Parts: sequence; structure tokens; C-alpha cells
Amino acid sequence: MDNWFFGIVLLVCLKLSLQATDNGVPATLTMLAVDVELNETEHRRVQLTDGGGASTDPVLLCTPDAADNDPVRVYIQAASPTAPCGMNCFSLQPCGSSGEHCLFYLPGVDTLSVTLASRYTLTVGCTDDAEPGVTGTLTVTVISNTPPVFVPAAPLAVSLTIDGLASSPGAVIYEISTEDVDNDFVDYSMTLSPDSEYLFLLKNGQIKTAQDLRMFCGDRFTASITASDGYNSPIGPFTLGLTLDPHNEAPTVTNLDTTLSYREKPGVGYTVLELATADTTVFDTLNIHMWADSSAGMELYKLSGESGFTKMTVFRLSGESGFTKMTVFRLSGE
Ligand SMILES: [Ca+2]
Ligand SMILES: [Ca+2]
Ligand SMILES: [Ca+2]
Repeated sequence: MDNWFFGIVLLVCLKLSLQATDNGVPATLTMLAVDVELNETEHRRVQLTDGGGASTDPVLLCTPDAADNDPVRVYIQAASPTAPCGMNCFSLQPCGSSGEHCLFYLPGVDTLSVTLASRYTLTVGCTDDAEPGVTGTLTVTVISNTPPVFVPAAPLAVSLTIDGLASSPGAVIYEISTEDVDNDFVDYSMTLSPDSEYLFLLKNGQIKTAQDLRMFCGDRFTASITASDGYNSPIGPFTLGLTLDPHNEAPTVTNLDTTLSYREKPGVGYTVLELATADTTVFDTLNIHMWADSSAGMELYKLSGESGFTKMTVFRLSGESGFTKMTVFRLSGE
């Protein structure tokens, strides 16, 4: 047993002596960068560089003592401050030539916040685990995220006139453009006045017609567009004033509002009112809709005829005298 025990001790000692020798000469640490940058909104494992160098630039060189050539390793000894993203947020990995190491940010460990800590000082070391390690410092500057900007930056209000009678669905009316220095995806949001679905906004910033603008009885839209990179408050609004010239004029019924009375039991089909419609821009048809304050009213009357010859007739006899309020709604379209 004793021989086995001494054998094992001898093997361990031999192995240790092969790994490192304490000859009093430490490994050498050469700092290749002293200040690297990190985006506040970084969500990837990303290599940190000084911003001006190549993306593969190492930050330090750790070389063994030439006298014993013991294997060496690097380590992060400390980070200051320790929160909100301390030394666990960073990792040194071999890269480039022998002994060179790159610094990586590890996402998901903690949260970066320029407000809480805009700069970390990392104490990094190089050692062969025999002699004392040698250390250096590396500063990580956290770069705040910047909101996008509209391109061009001004004006933020543009007026545009288009032919409202000659637009086809899907036509590009305008294109919003933005720039984000952080290369964040910029999301657009649009509100339309009057509130409608005649125009829509694509993710690429194009504003398109959703349908033929002849269906719109009006001469103006105002579109308000904001843009957000998801990290900052939305910018804008950018306002697009869209004038339709020429445009589809809204139709009118010139003999409304009115109150009518007629003799009792006039017979089904009796014309209560011939609607006097007027529209300077009628396309295929002029559609007129009607509804009543009560469902009973809708059972009593109906609209018939086309375009300028629409009339309101008795559809069913109620057998009672009374008052029914009817609302007529005009819609001009194809
Ligand atoms: Ca050594
Ligand atoms: Ca941004
Ligand atoms: Ca019209």
C-alpha cells in the first residue's frame, strides 16, 4: 500500500512540475487595447473592440516565460463597478495569433444601462499558475442607444397633390426614410385623418393606396407617421398632407331633412319620397342606404331605383298610424 501511495504522490509531483515551474519569472501580459466599446442595447454575443479597429482585433497578449515556457491562461479578475453588468458579462477567448485573446460581451447575464454604469474597468490577468499573475486594465465604455432620424431631417411636414380619380390600389404615394446609427430596425406607425383604411404603411416606409381613391368622397388626407427603434421614444410625427385633385365629390340629397305625412293605408309601393340626389362625380352607381330608428321602420319602407332616381316607398302596411324616423345615408362609388 505504501508503495502505491508514494507512487501516486510522485506522479502528481511530476505532473505539477510539467505544468508550471516557479522560477520567479512570471508570464508576460501585453495590453493591445485599453478602451473598448459596447452598445447599450446589445443582445448578441459580440466581440468588443475600440470602435476604430477591425472587428477581430485582440485586446491582450499573454505569453509564457521564455525560460520555462509554462502554459499560461488569462482571466478576468474583477470588474468595477460590479453591477448592473459585472465581470460575468464579459469573457476572454483565444483569437488571432498564439497568446492573443479577444474580449466578448455575454448577453443575458445582466442588463446594460448607461444611466447606471456608462463605463466598466476590467482587471485582466495572465498567469502560468506558478508565479504570481500579471494584470492590466481594460475599460469598456457603454455607448447609449440613439433614436433614429428621418431622412431628410427636415421638413417634417410635406404636402402632396395627387389625382384622386386616377389612383389604383397599391400605388406608392410616398416613402418615409429613416436612419439609425445603431443599425436598429426602425418600425413605423401611421394614423390617418379622416380615420379610414384608404392608405396603409409598409414596414419599409412606403405609403400605399389600399383601394381606389375614387371611393373616398373627400379631397384631403392627413397622415401622421412616427418611427421607433424600440429603445427610444418614437420620433415624429412626420406629417404628410395629401390633397386629391380632382377628387370624388360627396353626393347630396337636396330634399332632406324633411318630415312627411301621407294618407292612411296608401297601398304597398306608394312613393313616400323621391330623393333628389346631386353628385358632380358619379361613377358606375350612386349607392344610397337607409335605416330606421327602429327595426319596425325598416320593415315598412324600402329604397328602390338607381342613381338619381331613388325613391322611398311603402314596403309593408303597418295598419297603424304613427311616426317613424328614417335616416338616409349617401355613398358615392363605383
Ligand atoms: Ca514559470
Ligand atoms: Ca437606435
Ligand atoms: Ca361623387
